[in-house]
Amino acid sequence: MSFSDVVGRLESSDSMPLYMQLQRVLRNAINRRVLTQDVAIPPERDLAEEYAVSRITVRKALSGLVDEGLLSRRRGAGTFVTGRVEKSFSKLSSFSEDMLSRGRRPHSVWINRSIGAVTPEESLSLGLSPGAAVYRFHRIRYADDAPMALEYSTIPAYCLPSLNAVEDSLYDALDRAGYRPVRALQRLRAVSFSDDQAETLGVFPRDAGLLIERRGFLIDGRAAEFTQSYYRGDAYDVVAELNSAS
Ligand code: 16G
Repeated sequence: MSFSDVVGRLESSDSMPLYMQLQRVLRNAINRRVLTQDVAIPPERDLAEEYAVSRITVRKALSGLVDEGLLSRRRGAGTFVTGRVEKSFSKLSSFSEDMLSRGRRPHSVWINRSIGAVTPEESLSLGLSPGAAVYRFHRIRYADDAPMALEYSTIPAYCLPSLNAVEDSLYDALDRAGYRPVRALQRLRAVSFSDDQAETLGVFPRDAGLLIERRGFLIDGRAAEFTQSYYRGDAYDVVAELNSAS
């Protein structure tokens, strides 16, 4: 089967410029997950032949999709689907819920889990007394087989029955224990990945990332979570719905 059999063809009756038609075909295929993350787009020459358009048209179409963040060019390797995820900045959802709602399979690799006493910084972030017990969960978060984020969570010990209560989802464990946060404060910062972080996430050292810090609270105002999530900058769009201030 050829690429256009799978992805779709151009409509001969369409009056839209050819490069935009080609973009529409590719965008639809990405949105329908016919083309998924890390799939290689055929070389310009092959696409031009297959869609009976010029190489300039193909180049223009692909460049536009690279600018939109749907495709990325890797030096010496070609053009690939980035599989970006839209991350809402206004929903108190979990990583697992975010991925499942997009038809992706969430899973994690544990870096470390431990119990200890709050650090001075955590004590201030979480409003806990010095010496209070906390659980720490450090994980690499995956969507299907693609690493998406590094996550470091600190949870007051009163929120979970044990260190091993967390399986695939931290929020499921907090929910089961009756301590899932109902309100959160978030801070977003641009970061550039260290060599180690980049290697874990399969990106280049110093590539751009997003650090989202979330402080989650219970209905009675007590803290339930302090998490630092390092998301891949090439994989996420942060979106928020805003309403007029009046
Ligand atoms: C998200 C949350 C994080 C939370 C995690 C739980 C953001 C910015 N962060 O990554 O605070 O701890 O989900 O996910 O959304 P889980 O229930 O799948 O373990």
